[in-house]
Amino acid sequence: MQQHPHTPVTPEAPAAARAARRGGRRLAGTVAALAAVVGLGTLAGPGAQAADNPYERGPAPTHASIEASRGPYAVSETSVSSLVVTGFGGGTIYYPTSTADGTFGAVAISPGYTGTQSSIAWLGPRLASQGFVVFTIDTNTTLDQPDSRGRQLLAAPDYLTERSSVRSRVDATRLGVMGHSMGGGGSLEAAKSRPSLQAAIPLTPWNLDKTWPEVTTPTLIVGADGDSIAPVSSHAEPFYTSLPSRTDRAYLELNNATHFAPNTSNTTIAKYSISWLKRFIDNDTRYEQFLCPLPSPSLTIEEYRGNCPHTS
Ligand code: 9J3
Ligand code: ZN
Repeated sequence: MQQHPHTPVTPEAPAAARAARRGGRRLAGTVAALAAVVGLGTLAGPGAQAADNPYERGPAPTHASIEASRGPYAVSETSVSSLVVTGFGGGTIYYPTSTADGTFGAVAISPGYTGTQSSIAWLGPRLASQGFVVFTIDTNTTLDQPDSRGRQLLAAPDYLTERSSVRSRVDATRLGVMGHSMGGGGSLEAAKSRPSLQAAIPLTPWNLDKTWPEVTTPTLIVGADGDSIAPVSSHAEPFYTSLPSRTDRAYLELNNATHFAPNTSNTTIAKYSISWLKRFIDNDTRYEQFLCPLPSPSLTIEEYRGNCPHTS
């Protein structure tokens, strides 16, 4: 359900009306003005929908707009040295150049085992151009395990919102995490330990912990049918199945794809990641059409499971 800033006015109207009946032209005038305001709120046309969600950014989406290599926002980037941060290994922040649309939600993204930020760099401008601040990180060491990557996926947005040069552009209440392989396993760890995260997207995730009943953050798990490093049967699928059914969750299995599909530009990953982040970080129901009804199998989708979004 979307927010409706007008509706809190309504309950006050009857009391004002009783006061008006007790006399006083000025009060009667106030009631008329109040009724006009309430009426405007109630009768406003489709244009009012946008104003009802303060987190909505950018034009109404289409399949073409979320499949495109870039979205509507021009993107700038700034490098963060490992020497100026603690708790993770630095990275690159990609952000919409314009400040005209206010703040944006943000997502931190971890690479996998032995990988660096370059292995997930394509997601930086791809997601930022749709209206997010995106922080692709390096880990403290490339051998860090999923639990460590999970902690680093929390340290990075803390730096982003508290100390970074773009902190004023970020809405610190609207944060998400993504990651590849052990970074995907780390995304589950991060969501488990910080339920205030608004979205998590593990990509061909790897973790020794197979069960995630603690996760309440809306989570889209992306597996690959040809993954022999983190086989979906022992990673992505049990991770998805173990998420509580009351948690908004989905499982997207890429067709004819390997463990390394998330390491190069991938339109299916981008399309559903954008939709998930928009729907749950920005509460933007304009993107629900891409998640519900559930996508059908296709040349690029081996399987899709999940629920139509439960909540605002
Ligand atoms: O981050 C990953 O690619 C995890 C897959 C892996 O290398 O597991 C072996 C321990
Ligand atoms: Zn567990």
